Amino acid sequence: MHINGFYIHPGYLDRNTQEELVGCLRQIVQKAPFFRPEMPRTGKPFSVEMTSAGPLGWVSDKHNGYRYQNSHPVTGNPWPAMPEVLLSLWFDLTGYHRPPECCLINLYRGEKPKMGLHRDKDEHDMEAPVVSISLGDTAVFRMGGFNRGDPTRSIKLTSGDVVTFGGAARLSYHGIDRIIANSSTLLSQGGRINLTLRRVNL
Ligand code: MD3
Ligand code: FE
Repeated sequence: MHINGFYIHPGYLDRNTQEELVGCLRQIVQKAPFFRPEMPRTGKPFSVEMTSAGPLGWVSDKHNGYRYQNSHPVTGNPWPAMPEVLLSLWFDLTGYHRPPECCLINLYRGEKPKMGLHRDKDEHDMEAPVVSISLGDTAVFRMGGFNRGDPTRSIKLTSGDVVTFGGAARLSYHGIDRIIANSSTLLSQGGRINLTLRRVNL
């Protein structure tokens, strides 16, 4: 089975599973704390904080730019293991024959966190799907087309929603315009966490 296009699975994760995931994340973040990536060249800090689980993590800083690496940029330790529950979810939803190598964990909290319109193109395996899991406050997600100027549409992603991207949609422009504060009770400190599961290497 190969997915082509993007599919929203509203409320795919029930409250119990969301809480179970938050428990996993708490353990991950103890070993691999959130850090704030920087834009390549300018060094401008992201408004989103990040960390990862699995064999590879996505990082970015002023001097070395966007990349995947096998260790945390601050602690130097290997990334914590990918939770089993995420491996099952990946196989159930995508049927892709290889496991994800990176669970990127994005934290939207504090002053106006957002993610500008971009494409994910730091991966070598572009055939593999991407799975996105939303936890906590609702996000206003922007889905565009294959070119930056193409028309976009705004979609709300709420806690427990899972989105899969495959085939041509894998290279679409997308971003997060804003987070709707206090729209969920899942995270005790508020805000939103997005998990993206990705295959990096062929
Ligand atoms: C569409 N994250 O980490 S997830 C990212 O909610 C990222 O944190 C956003 O974009 C977030 O790169 C959006 C939805 C998403 C993820 C990957 C995609 C949409 C995508 C890959 C291709 C097309
Ligand atoms: Fe992205």
